[in-house]
Amino acid sequence: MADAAVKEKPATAVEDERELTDGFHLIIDALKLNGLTTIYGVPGIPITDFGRMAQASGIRVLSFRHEQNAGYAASIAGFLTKKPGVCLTVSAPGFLNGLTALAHATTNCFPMILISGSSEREIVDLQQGDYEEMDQLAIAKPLCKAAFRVLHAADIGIGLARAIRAAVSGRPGGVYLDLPAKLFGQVMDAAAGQKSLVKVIDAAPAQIPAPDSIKRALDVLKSAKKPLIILGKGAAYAQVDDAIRQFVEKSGVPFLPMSMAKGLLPDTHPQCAGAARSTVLKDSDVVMLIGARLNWLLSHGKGKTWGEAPKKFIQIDIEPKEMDSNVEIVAPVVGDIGSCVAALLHGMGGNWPAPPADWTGAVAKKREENVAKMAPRLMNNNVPMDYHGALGVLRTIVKERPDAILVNEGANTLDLARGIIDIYLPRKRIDVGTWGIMGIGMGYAIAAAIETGKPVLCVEGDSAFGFSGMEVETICRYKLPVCIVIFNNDGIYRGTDVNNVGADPAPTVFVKGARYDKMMEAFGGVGVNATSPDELKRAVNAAMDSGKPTLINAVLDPAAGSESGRIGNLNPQSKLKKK
Ligand SMILES: Cc1ncc(C[n+]2csc(CCOP(=O)(O)OP(=O)(O)O)c2C)c(N)n1
Ligand SMILES: [Mg+2]
Repeated sequence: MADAAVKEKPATAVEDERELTDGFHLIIDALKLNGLTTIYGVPGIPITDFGRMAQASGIRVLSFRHEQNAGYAASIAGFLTKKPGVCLTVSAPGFLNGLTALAHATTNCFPMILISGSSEREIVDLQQGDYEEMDQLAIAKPLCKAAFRVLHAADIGIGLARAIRAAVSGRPGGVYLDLPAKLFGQVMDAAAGQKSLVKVIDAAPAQIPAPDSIKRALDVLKSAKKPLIILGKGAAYAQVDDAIRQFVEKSGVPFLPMSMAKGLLPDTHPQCAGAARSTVLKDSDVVMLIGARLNWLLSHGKGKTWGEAPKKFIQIDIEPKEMDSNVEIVAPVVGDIGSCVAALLHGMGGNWPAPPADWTGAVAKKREENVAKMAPRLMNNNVPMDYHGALGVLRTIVKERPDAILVNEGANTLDLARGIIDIYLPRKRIDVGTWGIMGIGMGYAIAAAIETGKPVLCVEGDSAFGFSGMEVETICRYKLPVCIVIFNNDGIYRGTDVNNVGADPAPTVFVKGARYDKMMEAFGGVGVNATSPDELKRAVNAAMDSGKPTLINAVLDPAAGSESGRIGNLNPQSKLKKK
């Protein structure tokens, strides 16, 4: 058959075909050359065939139900692997759906590349109403770290190289790569095409801190009476886990992990001050931030949370502009976390003095008191369940399965799980991040399973789950070892609000007694309705043992939960009295 077809063509045309390549293949070759072998996306014009060809070439192409979830998957793939996660979308609406995740990646400093097909430039620029017309490059630019468009097949190699470098070098972030429909079909000489590809060398070069800055930081740390180290997700991203552990242990300083830095050192480590957070923030005199920013999550480094005692801040960050962003940084250390921590360790020498024992003793005492106070609540077997009873179960399961990755979103479901579930290994907790957004759940779960091959446990508020819930089909389709536990309290924060003036339900409540487990059964996954901590425990253990896609509807008391979880104080209040 194939021979006959070739014979019908003039010899010169066959010759030409053999020597030509096209945009489709060059993009695929460029991605593979740079080790980008997983794509998260949603097919459609003009990228459907590209997805098929990428899959045929050995790239893993994961097809989602909505681009935002594919984008979140790509963003967390970037965090977990230090390589840009790739999201592929169609033009205009598909692009916009992915853009939220790209902005999220940039805000969270995750390397990601959003590749979107786009419509005819000539028509878009004259606003003549093309299919899915939109000036995507212009729209993406303010929302990401860098944005590029490739118009010629010969520039694909350079275009992707620029995108990779922009995503992972310095402070990582999101990059937009605009690929107009016409580009895919463009042909060029195959040998020239191959030559035009770029294998990016040392995409995220080490940034060595100035020796003076290291000495200054160590001097300030040594002078402290009540030092504290705060580990941020930048420290987790760096993948220099041993060096960080060594540094923290050698310093003897209590450490506080931000939520995605939990597990860099186990939450049960004797220096961990997680359970004494308010004490250490208030009473410390020197605070060393490692890959953590003084944004809203740390009350901007000032105000009531930080108490009256004067503070000195040491900050380690790859981004020089981060320094003094909220308060004065007396010892800025600018460089990549690995180089900075190595230099600090070296500079400490062999006989670094332990911090004053009255400080470390006071922190340990506070921590033990708080842990002891919490313990009985975590063992309650109430029906309907409350957060503590349900989380007590999950806490034990994670302790027994420290290798599993925990995905967590919601309000109360997030805030309480963050405090209660101890994490033992680095990068095992991924959550709402810098923006505190809902919707990351299923995208994160899928990417975590794909990128790490480890089992995933998702602890989701019922509202939070709704933002990405349709991706349970994706989880079932790819047969991923994901166990979703929905903390179903019938609503946002609580399920008890009432509307006293009309027939519509209150804005924060959902259908009472909803059975999310049935959603999973619809796609061939395992669904369980769990009404007690014992049932929950059995169901989660079974799911983790089997590795089968599972959704457990954990029935919580609708009255459990408080407004906005732990951040109710951020709700604006009128000076007028409530009527
Ligand atoms: C994208 C986005 N939209 C809306 C919000 C506002 N919001 C914060 S928490 C939350 C849901 C909280 O309810 P649930 O997930 O059920 O957790 P619960 O407090 O009930 O445990 C919402 C909608 C948000 N953070 N992000
Ligand atoms: Mg809820």
